[in-house]
Amino acid sequence: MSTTQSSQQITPQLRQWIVDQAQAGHSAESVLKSMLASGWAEDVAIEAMESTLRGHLEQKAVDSGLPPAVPVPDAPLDESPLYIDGGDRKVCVLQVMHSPRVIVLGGLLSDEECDELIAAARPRLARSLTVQTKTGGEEINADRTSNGMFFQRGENDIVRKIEKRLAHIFSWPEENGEGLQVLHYQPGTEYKPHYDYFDPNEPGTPTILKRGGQRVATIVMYLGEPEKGGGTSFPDIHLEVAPKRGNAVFFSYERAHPSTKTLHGGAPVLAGEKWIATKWLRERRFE
Ligand code: PD2
Ligand code: ZN
Repeated sequence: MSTTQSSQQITPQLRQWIVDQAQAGHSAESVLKSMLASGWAEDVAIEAMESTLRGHLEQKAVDSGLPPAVPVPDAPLDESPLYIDGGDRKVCVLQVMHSPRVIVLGGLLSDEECDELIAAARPRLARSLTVQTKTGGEEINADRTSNGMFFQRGENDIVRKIEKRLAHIFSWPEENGEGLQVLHYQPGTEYKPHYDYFDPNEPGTPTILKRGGQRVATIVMYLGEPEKGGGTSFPDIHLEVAPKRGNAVFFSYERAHPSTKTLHGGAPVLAGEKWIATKWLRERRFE
């Protein structure tokens, strides 16, 4: 490796060398070790490796026909905190997965907040619809047998309070969120595995995207727990999140493609009732 360590500039030559090393099968640790041995400062070397390999993988993905990756919301978990600040509430970090990005939070909502949301939603429930991909309209779908309703964004105090908390935790503007959706599942009902992003190949998608771009993340908040069943399952990664009242699962998807491994579903409720609130976050302001 020939470098000009004095300036510690990440040159195109250095980037190419890093890619060549990775392609030759050298581990990240061994590449880092030789950079340090050549006099690179550790922080510069790590940044050079991370940004180079990220950029290289992204270029390969786009070259192979995948949609480009876009920025996504995330929680501040770099230092592996046990708790994060929800602005008005301390929220527990229960589980973190990096790829796909899946975060399970404990105590995101209080019992009173769960009850308040259920009470406000109950009189407005109707059979859940899904987006009709051919046209961008909505339709009844046998894969989704819950009852549900949407709040307008900022519709009332409890909705505003929760939207503010989510925006704080995930550093994503409130106005990029769709209205909060509340779903009620009775025994036997489920939401079969699906992706939450809109399929770029469906003819109705361009119309849907006019209202704020793609969905980039989902937060499922558990308001009422069933006795059995009703977990949120991620078949590609063999994960099932238990629907514990007050807890939530967040996941993000930087491109509208199955390579994100964000296929997920609401498993059938076997006993008791399940209540959730779902928040979908868009790339831009959702009108
Ligand atoms: O009810 C769930 O656990 C669930 C599963 C998958 C909800 C959603 N998706 C959703 O609202 O998108
Ligand atoms: Zn979903």
